[in-house]
Amino acid sequence: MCDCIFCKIANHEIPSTVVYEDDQVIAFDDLNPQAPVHTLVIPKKHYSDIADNVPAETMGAMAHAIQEVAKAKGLEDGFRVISNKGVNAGQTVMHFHMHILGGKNLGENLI
Ligand code: DGP
Repeated sequence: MCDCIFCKIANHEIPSTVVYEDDQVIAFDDLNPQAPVHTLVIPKKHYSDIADNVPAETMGAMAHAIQEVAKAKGLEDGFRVISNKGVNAGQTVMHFHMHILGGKNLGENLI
């Protein structure tokens, strides 16, 4: 049995605010939002991070989900996509995810 929190969200074993879902990916609002809109997109299958041999098809599904989240959240003025990989990037949940941040002017600085 998988002990990964994001696997449990993907399987609807623990609740989340789902923004978009299809057979490959699910997008849900971050528990600790860093912007007015802060949604995470994850593959339903477990990969530890973006460098964990994620198939191109899965990356395409992630890109499609990002576009659907942007539409659902009304982010026509822009948004930022970030994926943290490993300790130097501050990754805390070891299931590949992309952050979608928006809903305000985020400025130029990434950190
Ligand atoms: P990262 O630092 O890139 O690994 O970001 C992990 C994000 O996951 C962080 O912004 C908080 C979020 N998060 C952690 N646990 C949960 C959870 O149980 N539910 C939701 N919705 N988000 C979570």
